[in-house]
Amino acid sequence: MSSSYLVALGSNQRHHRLGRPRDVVGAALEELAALGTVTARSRIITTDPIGPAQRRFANAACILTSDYDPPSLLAGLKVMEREFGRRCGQRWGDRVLDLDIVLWSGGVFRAPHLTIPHKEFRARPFVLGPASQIAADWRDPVCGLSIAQHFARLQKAQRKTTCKD
Ligand code: A4P
Ligand code: MG
Repeated sequence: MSSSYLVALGSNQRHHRLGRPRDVVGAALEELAALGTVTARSRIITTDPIGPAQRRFANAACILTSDYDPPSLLAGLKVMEREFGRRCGQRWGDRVLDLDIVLWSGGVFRAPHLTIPHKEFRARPFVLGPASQIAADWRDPVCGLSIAQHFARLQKAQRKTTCKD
């Protein structure tokens, strides 16, 4: 039985052949067809780094329909990251390609090396922005809020922080 996955993509390092991060993300969106069917894709946006990363990112999101279960899909995404030249490095650091499973149609999933929903997605504008273009009404199975609601909350919180500064 196939499942639907919301996958977030990020890159902030050039690829020797593909070029700029936005071209890496574009190529990865094509390549994801190897793991299922990409039924929707967001625009590719440029974002300021959050955390220790140094360079700006290209970010996007897509919906992937796949016969893989979550651990098998994660394994496939990790192979793809390596094929795109990602090396093990600092958590949240610079990377050629990052592929995260944000949500899936099966609700909450917990295993030693995989948690769905992705633990950080509610605080990530670079995930919620692209995701709200293609999956605005998908719901967080933990709290019931939709992607659009999470994104609106985050934008409101960020405006408050900016005003205080
Ligand atoms: N893992 C557990 N759950 C998941 C999941 N749902 N999807 C495990 C994918 N992986 C999951 O993740 C490390 C390990 O988490 C995996 O091996 C897997 O077993 P990773 O994606 O390889 O490492 P990471 O990306 O450094 O960590 P994480 O927690 O995914 O961080 P984020 O949220 O991806 O943040 N700023 C901008 N503007 N744009 C970005 O894309 N990305 C990051 C990384 C920081 N700042 C950024 C961006
Ligand atoms: Mg990640």
